[in-house]
Amino acid sequence: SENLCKGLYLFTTELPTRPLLFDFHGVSMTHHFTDNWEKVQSFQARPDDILIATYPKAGTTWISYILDLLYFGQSAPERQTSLPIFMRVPFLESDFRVLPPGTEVADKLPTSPRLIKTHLPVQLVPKSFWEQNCRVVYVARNAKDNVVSYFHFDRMNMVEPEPGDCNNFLQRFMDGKMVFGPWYDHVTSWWEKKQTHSKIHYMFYEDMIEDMGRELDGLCSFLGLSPSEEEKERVIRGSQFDNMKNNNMANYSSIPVMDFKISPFMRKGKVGDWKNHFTVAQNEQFDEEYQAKMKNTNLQFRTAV
Ligand code: PPS
Repeated sequence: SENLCKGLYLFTTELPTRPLLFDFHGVSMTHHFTDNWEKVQSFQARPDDILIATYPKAGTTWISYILDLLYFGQSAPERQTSLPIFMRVPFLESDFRVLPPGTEVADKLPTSPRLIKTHLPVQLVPKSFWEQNCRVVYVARNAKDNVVSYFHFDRMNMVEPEPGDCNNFLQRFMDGKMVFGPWYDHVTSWWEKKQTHSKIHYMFYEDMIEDMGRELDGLCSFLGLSPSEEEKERVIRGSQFDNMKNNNMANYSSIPVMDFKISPFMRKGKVGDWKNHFTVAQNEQFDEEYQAKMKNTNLQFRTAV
């Protein structure tokens, strides 16, 4: 974490420029996620690694925090007060220069299991995760809330491409021209992968909002964990939106490339905020395109709970 502090200091003195999108193996990307590609592709997973896979803004930090609390909340309580979540759960493909690349942080993780975050679409995940038959926890969020959250994130995060206005952003989302590619392909390809890879636990943000106790039970049974009622209570309480928002180790407040005056990382944490953003016309167009793009899948989302 000393390195981390040095890195953050550099960030405060050098203003980052917003990166451009380009096509990378058929997926829109920025250089922050391709600069270290050789090391990402050849990353050596271990059999007990847990891969946390999500489309950006689907609830990555929430599930990361839950898993970290489940595994290390009791055995290593100092982690909770000394290490920001992005150092506990490295972001595999990230290479923000001033922070060590995700692969390096992962290689140096002393924990077992290692919790590793990725936003990669399923076809770009390093093959060793499949060879080692690692567990994967995938979280998906309905497209409308996902795009709204992504829009506010790109407004405030200077290492994301310039978002433009809301309408433009929505069009780009529908066209799949987002960092990490189309939402539609991401959620459906991971869903299909689950049919052949039994070690994928596919979760929904909306279900977590509706009943965290139930979702935690499902997660624990997938992981083969049997925490006491008291431990489960502690995990649920610690990972509640307001508690994470006020927790400097979970809320990204130590990252200066994010301007919380524009929008905080822990913004609303709700299902249905899209209703405050979509116009009637936008909603109709979105629904129409959604139906066409999702016609070949049985994957269903809820846009309200
Ligand atoms: S990232 O940058 O991709 O890692 O972002 P990610 O963590 O996937 O998504 C951020 C959104 O998740 C919300 N969030 C939560 N919601 C409910 N409960 C908890 N504990 C929680 N933690 C994070 C966060 O507020 C972002 O959603 P929006 O809709 O923008 O508020």
